[in-house]
Amino acid sequence: MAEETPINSTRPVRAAIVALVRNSDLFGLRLAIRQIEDRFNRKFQYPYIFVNDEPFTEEFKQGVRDLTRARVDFGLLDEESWTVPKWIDKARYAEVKRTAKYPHGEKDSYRKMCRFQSGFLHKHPLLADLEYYWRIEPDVEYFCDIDYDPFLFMRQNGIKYGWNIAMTEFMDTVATLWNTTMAFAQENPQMIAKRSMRNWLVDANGAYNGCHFWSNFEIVDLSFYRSAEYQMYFDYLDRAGGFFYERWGDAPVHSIAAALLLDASQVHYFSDIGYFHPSVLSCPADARTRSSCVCDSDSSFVQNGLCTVRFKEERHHALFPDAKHEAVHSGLVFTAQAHVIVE
Ligand SMILES: Nc1nc2c(ncn2[C@@H]2O[C@H](COP(=O)(O)OP(=O)(O)O)[C@@H](O)[C@H]2O)c(=O)[nH]1
Ligand SMILES: *[C@@H]1O[C@H](CO)[C@@H](O)[C@H](O)[C@H]1NC(C)=O
Ligand SMILES: [Mg+2]
Repeated sequence: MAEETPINSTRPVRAAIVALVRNSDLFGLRLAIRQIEDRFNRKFQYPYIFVNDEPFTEEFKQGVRDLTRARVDFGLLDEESWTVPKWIDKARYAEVKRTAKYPHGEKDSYRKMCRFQSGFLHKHPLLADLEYYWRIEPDVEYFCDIDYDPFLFMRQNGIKYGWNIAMTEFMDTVATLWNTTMAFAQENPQMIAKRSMRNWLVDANGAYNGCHFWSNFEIVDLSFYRSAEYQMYFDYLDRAGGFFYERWGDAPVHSIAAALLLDASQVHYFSDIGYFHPSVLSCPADARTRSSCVCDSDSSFVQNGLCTVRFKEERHHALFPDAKHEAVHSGLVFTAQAHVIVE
């Protein structure tokens, strides 16, 4: 049975498709898995790992397993990874929840979720053997066949962080994230990459511009999150309390870390992957000519959005500081189809 397949029996990379989800997410998650299977994983059979702060029901497990022949593991979170830490001032936090004007501002669970995805998901025991993960969420959609292995592509090109949607943030949720980050950078200057993407994050006045990758899609070389640098950065943020006094998201935290701690060449835009997370569509520019895509590039504003365009420019500047205006040549290695396992 597929469920008994060891994690690295036939696949070239030790990787899995991973999500934190609730039992109530079953329907939306099935929608996502159906498309991941049809567009990609039917050929590759990467395992799935789902984790939850409450035990998964039998109905949930069956409902997921019914959709795939790949191995599926279900895990529970430990207490440390899903909590309001003891150094958080209860009265101050209660006042924040009472007065916050941004989405999910009144919620404990959403903040615990963001803290967990920032600092603990990659440390869950079920992920211990993985080199890479691909994050999914309930209700996401995939519109084009993915006929190469993005994990292998990342390994072959030395990429540590792959993203698909870049957006600006509700600034009230991250009001002091940037100055806290700058304080960390001042204390640990050796941790900032020489060719970092720092300029992608700041406006003309040097303030955080809110740009971040949507972490509901992220393909990550987990050595990045497991690095001493990332761990120290997360711990610094956690101590500062902004996951609770504000509502720091795992998306800006991951993005700022990737932009400052990684070399610009290690961050990759998967613009070829047609993707939707409510309410944003990212449809490849060549979707009309690619027979397998079922999305409309003309409705995909995000691919021409400020944070996306500036990413391309700033990445190019970081890698080729002397270049004038030549076309961007990525030099990426592509071995589509090279590792298709089963049909
Ligand atoms: N187990 C669990 N998962 C949660 C909880 N809150 C959010 N999630 C998961 O965290 C991810 C992000 O939550 P979502 O509601 O999609 O947030 P959004 O994408 O920012 O609107 C999804 O995979 C959710 O299923 C929670 O309280 N418990
Ligand atoms: C960041 O700014 C806030 C508000 O301006 C201030 O209270 C806080 O001390 C600053 N934090 C750091 C680490 O500089
Ligand atoms: Mg979501």
